[in-house]
Amino acid sequence: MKIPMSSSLNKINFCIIGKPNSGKSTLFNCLLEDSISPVGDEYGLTKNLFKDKFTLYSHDFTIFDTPGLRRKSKIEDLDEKKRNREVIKLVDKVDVVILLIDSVENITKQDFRLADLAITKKKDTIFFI
Ligand SMILES: Nc1nc2c(ncn2[C@@H]2O[C@H](COP(=O)(O)OP(=O)(O)OP(=O)(O)O)[C@@H](O)[C@H]2O)c(=O)[nH]1
Ligand SMILES: [Mg+2]
Repeated sequence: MKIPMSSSLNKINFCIIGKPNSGKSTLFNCLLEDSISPVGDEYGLTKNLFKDKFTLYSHDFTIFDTPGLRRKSKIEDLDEKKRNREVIKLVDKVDVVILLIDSVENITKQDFRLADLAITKKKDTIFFI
C-alpha cells in the first residue's frame, strides 16, 4: 500500500495505534461517523490498514486504523509480524499518532513501549484513554 503523506498545515495525517482490542476501530468509525472498519470482541480482528479522509474547519485529515500491536517477543505468526512492521512504517510517515489505551486494563508495559515508539519517532502523540 503506497501512502502519500504531506505535512502542510492544512493537511494532517494521523493514525490510531494500540494493543489489540483496545478499541481502535471503534474510535476510527466514531470519528468518521461510519462503520468502515470491522469492530468486535475477537482479539486481533483488524488485519489491514484502513484509511479515510474528512474535512474539519477547512483542514483535510487523513486517518488510519491499524492492526493491534503486541510485544514483538510474543509474536510467532509471520503475518502478524508483517502487519506489525507495516504499522511501524506508517508511524514513520504520519504527522500525528493517537495512542489508544484501554481504560479497563489500565496502562500496561506495552502501552509504555508504544508511547516510546511514537515519541522516539518524534511524532506529535495524543494519548487517548
Ligand atoms: N465498554 C466499551 N467497549 C468498547 C469501547 N471501545 C470499544 N469497545 C469494545 O471493545 C471491543 C474491541 O473493539 P475494537 O474497536 O474492535 O478494538 P480494536 O482495538 O480495533 O481491536 P483489534 O482490531 O483486534 O486490535 C468491541 O467489542 C467494542 O465494542 C469503549 O469505549 N467501551
Ligand atoms: Mg480493530
